[in-house]
Amino acid sequence: MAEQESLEFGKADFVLLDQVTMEHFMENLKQRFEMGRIYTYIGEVVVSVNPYKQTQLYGEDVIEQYRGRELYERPPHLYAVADAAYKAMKRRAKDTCIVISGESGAGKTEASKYIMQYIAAITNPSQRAEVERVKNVLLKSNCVLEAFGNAKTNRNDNSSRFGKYMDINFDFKGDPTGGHINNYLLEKSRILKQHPGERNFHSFYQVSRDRPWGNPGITADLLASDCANFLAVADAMKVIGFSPAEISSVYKILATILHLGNVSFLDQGDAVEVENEELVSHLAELTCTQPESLLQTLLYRTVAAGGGEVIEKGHSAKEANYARDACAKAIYERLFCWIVGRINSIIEVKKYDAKLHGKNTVIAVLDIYGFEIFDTNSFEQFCINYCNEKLQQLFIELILRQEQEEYQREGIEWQHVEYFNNQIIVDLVEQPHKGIIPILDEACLSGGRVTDALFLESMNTRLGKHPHYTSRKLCATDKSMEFGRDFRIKHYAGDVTYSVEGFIDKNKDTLFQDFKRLMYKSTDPVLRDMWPDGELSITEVTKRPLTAATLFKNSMVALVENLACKEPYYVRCIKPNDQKSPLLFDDERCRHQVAYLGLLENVRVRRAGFAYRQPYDRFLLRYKMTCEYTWPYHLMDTDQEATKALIEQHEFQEDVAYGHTKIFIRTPQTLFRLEQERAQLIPIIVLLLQKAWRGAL
Ligand code: AD9
Ligand code: MG
Repeated sequence: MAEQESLEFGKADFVLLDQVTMEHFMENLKQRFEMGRIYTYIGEVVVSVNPYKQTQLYGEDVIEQYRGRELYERPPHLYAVADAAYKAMKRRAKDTCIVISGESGAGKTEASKYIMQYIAAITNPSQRAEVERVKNVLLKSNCVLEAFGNAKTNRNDNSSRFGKYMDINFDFKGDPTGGHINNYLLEKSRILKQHPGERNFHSFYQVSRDRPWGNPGITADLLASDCANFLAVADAMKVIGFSPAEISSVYKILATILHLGNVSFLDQGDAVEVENEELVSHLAELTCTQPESLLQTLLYRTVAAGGGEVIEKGHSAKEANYARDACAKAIYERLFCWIVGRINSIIEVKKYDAKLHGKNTVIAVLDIYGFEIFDTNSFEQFCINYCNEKLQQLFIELILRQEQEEYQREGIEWQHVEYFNNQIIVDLVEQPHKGIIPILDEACLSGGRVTDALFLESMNTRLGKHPHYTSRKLCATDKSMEFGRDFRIKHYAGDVTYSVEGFIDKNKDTLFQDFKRLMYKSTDPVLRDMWPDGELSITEVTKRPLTAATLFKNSMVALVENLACKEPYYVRCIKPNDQKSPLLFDDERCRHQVAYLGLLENVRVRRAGFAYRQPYDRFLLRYKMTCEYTWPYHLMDTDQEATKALIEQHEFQEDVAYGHTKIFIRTPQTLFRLEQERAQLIPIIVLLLQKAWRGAL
């Protein structure tokens, strides 16, 4: 347990609360927040409250205080958890992951950056150039990805609009040798439209004072940092290793998207024309394509007419608008993926390096968009909130369920802790044939006839009785839901009403093959690189692509599987208020988050629980030299009896329990003392062995 600070700071570990009730928990959380103690443990889990102000918590001197220390030796901090993950990786060659969760604006992205800074600061003492390069790229990648993937929302001025999972690879010395970033579903609809008070992605404001698509009032809302950030992002791209030509392409692609927004179509009765044709030649210049081809692509699409034949079909003005929008969204999304891919190619661990340095171990850091509720919630919020359900499920699985099951299996006396299992909501969304995503996919497969309203009907019929699903039609008394357009999910973190409008379109995510072919033919290597599927002609495109929701679901399933096989460390972030104020601790809002994050249950499981456990044989192998009955070997019937003798000689019996196959130790201090004793004895034993060896000779 954490080093005890003065009492006025409250308890540094919630496990030490006099009573585990919501009142006691909240009192401690608030007291610590008000004293500037934003971090508190639940065992090895860090609970963090966003301070909404600059603090002195992250200086080099602070890093030094945490380097190599045990978790409970210093006041709670992200650095302690980063160090624990690092030690597990280095000492025990374990792959670890640090999962940062909490709702939008709670401080996840900031936490992930501090963790990375810590890891960068404590590694590579010998200043190897290649390691320094990798560290630099990892750190600088944040700046670039935030510029292109973050935006101001009504919840957070710097809200992540994509999910990010980053692997950092380490060699046997414990130095970072490479990394890999996975990005999840970027909220690309933001390109076209933002809620009042929100902004487009930061990147647009950094390159242009032109008004990006969407909000008319957006120019007035330039952030003071936009200009400075432009320089920082350009510099970061350079440092990472983007060539000047690549950087120039990136900016040209951004300009393309801005200008595409100004292309409008005129309906001339029998044909559709582009209103502002001079824009087309400018766009052709920016995209390095032929103006005639570009114009053709804006106005027509190629359709397979059977028998290998193809025909050109003219768009209606509405279709042309739709196609242009889809194109702009796709270009941005693919640009973002290209940037991530390029960074990955620069820091990937080369195969021959991996062979040279033997096993490489990984620390993964997960920073994903937090649970969010807006006035209007759409397909994107549905995906984001589903993602948070999946992560909550993983937390339950790793921290609450497995723990309790192990006590049961090992026959340890144990008071079962009840908790809300959100599996039922995960199933509501993803269960094959029955869940919302399969119903949505079905609707999308039935061709052009199915509308959002029919999709809603279908859900109402099939999910009407589900305890976590309601819709206005089914619940006629609830005035807050607009008739026939909304459905509501009772999420673990709160009720969210989703508008079905746009679900089908966004899920189908149609982009005409003609656009892909056009981009593929661009002579700009970056743009061309982004459209490998543009090589196919319309007659070759036979397979129906997976829908957006299914792709996202698959990526979430893979993510959770990947995290589940690593040793997990958790940071649970709490947003103290909705005003971004450093002074306000909104009791109601915080209490709600503590409840849905399952923190109280976490304390209960942890408190009754045992921090360390080891099979008897492994335990004895490590500590047998600390006891006369077990050194050099024991004569008892079982390893369990021998372990008991060892523990009793040290008088640790109050702190342990004996399972069928493992010893369970409650507090880290016990293990620490055994470790210390072992460390003192080892040199003596080595000396004795050397003597004996010489004697034998
Ligand atoms: V979202 O789900 O991506 O919308 P996050 O990532 O949880 O959200 P973020 O880390 O972006 O939230 O934090 C929001 C803002 O709170 C930051 O821009 C900072 O202004 C502020 N913040 C968060 N953590 C800290 C901190 N440790 N110290 C100071 C902080 N300010
Ligand atoms: Mg974030």
